[in-house]
Amino acid sequence: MTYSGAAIIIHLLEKKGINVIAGIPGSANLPLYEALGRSSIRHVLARHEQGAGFIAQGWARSRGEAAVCFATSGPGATNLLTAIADAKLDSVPLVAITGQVPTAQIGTDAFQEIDTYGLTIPITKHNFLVRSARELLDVLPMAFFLAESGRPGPVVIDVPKDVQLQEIEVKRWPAFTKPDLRRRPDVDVVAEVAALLNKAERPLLLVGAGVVESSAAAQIGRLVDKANMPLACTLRGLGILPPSHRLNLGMIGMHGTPYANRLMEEADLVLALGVRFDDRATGQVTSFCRSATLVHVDIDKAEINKVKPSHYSVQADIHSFLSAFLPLVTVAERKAWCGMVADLKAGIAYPVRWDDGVGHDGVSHVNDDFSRNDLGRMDDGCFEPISLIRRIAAMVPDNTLVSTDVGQHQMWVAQTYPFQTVRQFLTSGGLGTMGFGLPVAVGAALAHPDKLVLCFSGDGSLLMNIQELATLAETKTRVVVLLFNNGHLGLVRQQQALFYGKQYTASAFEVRPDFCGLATAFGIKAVDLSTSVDATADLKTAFACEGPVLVNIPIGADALVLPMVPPGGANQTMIDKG
Ligand SMILES: Cc1ncc(C[n+]2csc(CCOP(=O)(O)OP(=O)(O)O)c2C)c(N)n1
Repeated sequence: MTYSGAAIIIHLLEKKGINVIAGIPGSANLPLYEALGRSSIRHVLARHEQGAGFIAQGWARSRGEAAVCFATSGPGATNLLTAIADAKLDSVPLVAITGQVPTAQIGTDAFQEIDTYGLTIPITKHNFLVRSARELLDVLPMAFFLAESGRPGPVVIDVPKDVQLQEIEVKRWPAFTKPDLRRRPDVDVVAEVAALLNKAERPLLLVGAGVVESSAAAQIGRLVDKANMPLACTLRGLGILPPSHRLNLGMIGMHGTPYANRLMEEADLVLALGVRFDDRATGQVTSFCRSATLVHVDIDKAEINKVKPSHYSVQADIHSFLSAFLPLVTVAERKAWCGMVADLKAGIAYPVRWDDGVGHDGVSHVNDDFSRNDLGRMDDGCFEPISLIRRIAAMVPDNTLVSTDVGQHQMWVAQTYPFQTVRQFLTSGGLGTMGFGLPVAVGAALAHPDKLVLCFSGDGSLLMNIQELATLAETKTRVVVLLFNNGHLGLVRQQQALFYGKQYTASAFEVRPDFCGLATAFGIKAVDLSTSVDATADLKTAFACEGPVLVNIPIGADALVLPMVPPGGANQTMIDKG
């Protein structure tokens, strides 16, 4: 039987089990859309290709499997670039299929021609420019294999229009081989590292996205309990261990917990698993973890000794490493070390204190001096962010998914929200992309129709992909956008306040849109906490809604994310609350 290139792509996507694709059609990918229209795959029409890329990311990040987006050539492809780059930095398996001008026109500056292949070389794990319909039979399975195997990442398949239209005879369809995510470690080094841990007095675990990607969170919990070693995590590692665990120190780095940053310095052995020593996590890298023996385990060889030289290193996925490592670890009490952890955690009760039994999640906060039924509204009508986030978390089911944009609101959520599991917190870590939150929430909601999705956003970030409110309205998914509206690019203003002599250039919005009016215009319910009489009741109603809601929440322009390490400074130079 003969198939067009476009029909081959769609058939293979169906075979791979893809059932939702976000994208936007255009001249160069219309054959693909024609084939898509005949398939069982649901198409979600984004309103900007960046939105389509992030909708796919929401699916991929929350499910841990590759997701697909479509864009046409030229501006369609360039609009996708930010979402692809974001996926690269956070190791997200994204397969972006772009239309291209016909092969004969490539290199002629044809209408809507751009070198998608060339543009995406540095921001993909791999990319293809397909030259014939037959190639697609190899390229499609290979693209998914590459996106999902080893360290996941984005793959671009650029398909000229004539290739989409080319008819070929297909006698046998290729199989999609399930990628082997495992890479077994060198057992001798594992034994050496176990011996180091068994005699260490103050060992500490540092965990990141590699633990999530290799599905090793349960093993991490066992290691923490068996060895009595505290755990600190990176932004992407939140949720690996519940925050109420006595040995969970929370996040390290610029806006991490003071005790995580401090204990990194006290440790005599640091086991760094699936982390890449991002500068927001390490602070000044030469001062980071100075006195400990450092063991680095990562599936990606390129990460070993890239930023932080390690004393021992293992190239392996974290699950395989721990399978070999855990049986060699001896049970130890480490009373003195655990006592020091407990004392420090008890002594430094901000940004959040997790252990005093308040609320269903055991969360309390030192600034908790507001009326319990008004969510932290202060005299000026603004809400205290940390208290508010904590209250919100207590009002929604434990399995609620949470996306954020980028800014102060993102860091407050990272500091405060009691993430119980991996893949619950969807945030742009590496690229730090404003505009991420809303489309990612849509993708996550499509992937989890049974769950509530919260999108914490800022008034700067939300505007960057505000058009996706239309996509949200169309999908009718259970997304609640919680807009932390401070009239500013808050995190920029914070840096200006602390490090640029209060020279507030270009961080205040002279025009403040009526976000509730905007939501309504897009067909989405809106709740305004600035005029609400009973904020708790209004939020409860929002969370109980079947469809999407936007909640406008006034936040003071001078509220700060603290503690904070000055950019480029050592983590020990953290600016505290006082
Ligand atoms: C696309 C993009 N442009 C610029 C930045 C730089 N930046 C980081 S945080 C921030 C301010 C974010 O403001 P808002 O979304 O209102 O959140 P807030 O900090 O006020 O909570 C800016 C401009 C970025 N991260 N991403």
